[in-house]
Amino acid sequence: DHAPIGVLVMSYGTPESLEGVEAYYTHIRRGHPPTEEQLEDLTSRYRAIVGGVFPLRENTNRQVEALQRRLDELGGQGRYVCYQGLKHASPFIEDGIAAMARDGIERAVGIVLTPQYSSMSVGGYLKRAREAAERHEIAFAGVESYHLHPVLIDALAQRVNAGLVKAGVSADEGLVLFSAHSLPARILEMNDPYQDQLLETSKAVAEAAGISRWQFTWQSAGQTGQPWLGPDILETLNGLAKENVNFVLVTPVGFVSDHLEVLYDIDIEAKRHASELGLALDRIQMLNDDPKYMQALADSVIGTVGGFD
Ligand code: FEC
Repeated sequence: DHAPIGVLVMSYGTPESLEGVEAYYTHIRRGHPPTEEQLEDLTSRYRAIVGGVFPLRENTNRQVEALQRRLDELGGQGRYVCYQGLKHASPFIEDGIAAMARDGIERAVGIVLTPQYSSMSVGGYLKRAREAAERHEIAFAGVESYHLHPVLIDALAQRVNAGLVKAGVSADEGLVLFSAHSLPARILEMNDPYQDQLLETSKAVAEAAGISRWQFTWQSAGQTGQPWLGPDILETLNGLAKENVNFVLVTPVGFVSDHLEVLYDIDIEAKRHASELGLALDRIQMLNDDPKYMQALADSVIGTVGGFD
């Protein structure tokens, strides 16, 4: 069967403009508009980041184009056709599936631009994609995670080593601080694999990079009145300053792109906090459209063909 296979490439989504922040934030909050203060807080974070106001949109576009090229090389022209589906912005996940239906696609693979699975992250994307595919009678198979793909681990390890070289620190002098987006702590009672997979990625990268001093920490927790997974990066930095660590290389392993949670939460907020503690803090370059990352994605997509519902 040589009919084209649709590939739904899913990512978080970002607003179109500063005027679009309110609608975006309302969507994240499942239809509940933010207060004026919450909206101002988020808008000011977007204003503060370097690399353009909403770099995630362009980064996602570039990733999807690069993945399409890699899939063309591996599967032949026309075998795989990529579509975008965003969680909180247009084109939404459902729009991507509808576009496939218009193009006559009968089978689709879904993949999310984050390597580890959680029922609250990737699980949510895949559920929406699967439901939309069912409505359009498209057979669907989802990639749940690729957090230990050897080429992904290799790409991250290279970036850790490059970050240490740039700082002039040897592999056993500096401390590598792996990080990921926190989630509500109740996921632990749900036997969710998120935390284990993040630690597995971190450990594999540490081994591949040949580093012995590393820790894992959470970042970007929400304020919902319920407990989120900790410790948060700011708290972790307090502890490291007391242990006389003087250089930290932050290595986000749950994010793949330059976007708000990296450019603000790490580059501005965590860096400012570290400097107040007398600690030097740097971060690895994000993967964005790194050919190795594209290879890991393409390989995961191709490996999932055959597992259609
Ligand atoms: O650059 C950008 O415009 C978008 C950056 C962005 C990424 C991202 C990734 C993840 N999130 C995850 C979970 C949650 C949960 C809540 C939540 C809230 C926000 C808000 C903004 C935001 N997230 Fe996000 N996230 C990004 C941006 N996120 C803005 C709202 C204001 C704030 O809290 O800062 C809480 C929702 C609620 O209130 O119920 C939970 C997870 C990821 C990583 C996986 C992925 O990429 O999907 C998990 C990028």
